[in-house]
Amino acid sequence: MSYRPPPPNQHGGYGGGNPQGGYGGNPQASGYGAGYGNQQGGGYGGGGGGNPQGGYGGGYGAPPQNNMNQQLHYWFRAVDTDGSGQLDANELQQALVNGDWSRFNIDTVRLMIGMFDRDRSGTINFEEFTGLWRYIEDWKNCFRRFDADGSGTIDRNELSQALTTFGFRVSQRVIDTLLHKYDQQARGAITFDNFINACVTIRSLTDSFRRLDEDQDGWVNMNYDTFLQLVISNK
Ligand SMILES: [Ca+2]
Ligand SMILES: [Ca+2]
Ligand SMILES: [Ca+2]
Repeated sequence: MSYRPPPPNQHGGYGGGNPQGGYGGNPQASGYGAGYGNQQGGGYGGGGGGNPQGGYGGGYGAPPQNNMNQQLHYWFRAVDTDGSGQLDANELQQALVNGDWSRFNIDTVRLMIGMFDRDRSGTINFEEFTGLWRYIEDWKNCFRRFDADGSGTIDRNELSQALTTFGFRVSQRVIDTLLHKYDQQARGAITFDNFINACVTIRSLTDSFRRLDEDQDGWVNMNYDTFLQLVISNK
């Protein structure tokens, strides 16, 4: 079983039938999930730059997965500039660029390391890297899909559309807050790395909230201590 595409993660039905509107349970969500899955199967394996296995033997008949794996090994070694066999946040940040060639926000890099660092070493080994790489590829497809005007960034309307499609029914005030936080260059839109960060943040906060929202009505009565736990655990 491989992994799940990153953003949707909607547990269909959460908030469905919720009189307050709350978050989630968007009818579009399922359609999105389907289309998204298709996209993924097709577009894979092309990927950046030159093909490292040049001359590896035409007609060898290696399944595509092997080629992909080899290519990933090649990329991994290229990113692992100190040759330690592990990628740290700085090495990854050097390797990850946005559509406008700006480097990834280091917070997004750390966020992704946290998600894929299965052995809790604080760094990414090759196996962990394959998961992380697929995750980024999926986000790229997702980003392209929601960058409706092809500007290379996600503006207010595009962000609102994306979150709605993922099943998060957030207010314009929340969109404004996200833009304020993630639009680092104050251009009214966010870059690829910050789009990932914003969506992952909304998702993990929603998950945390949902765990407290026992009757799933979009309301939680929490005390100070619980609030602190929620915020700290999401930092
Ligand atoms: Ca290294
Ligand atoms: Ca690790
Ligand atoms: Ca755009």
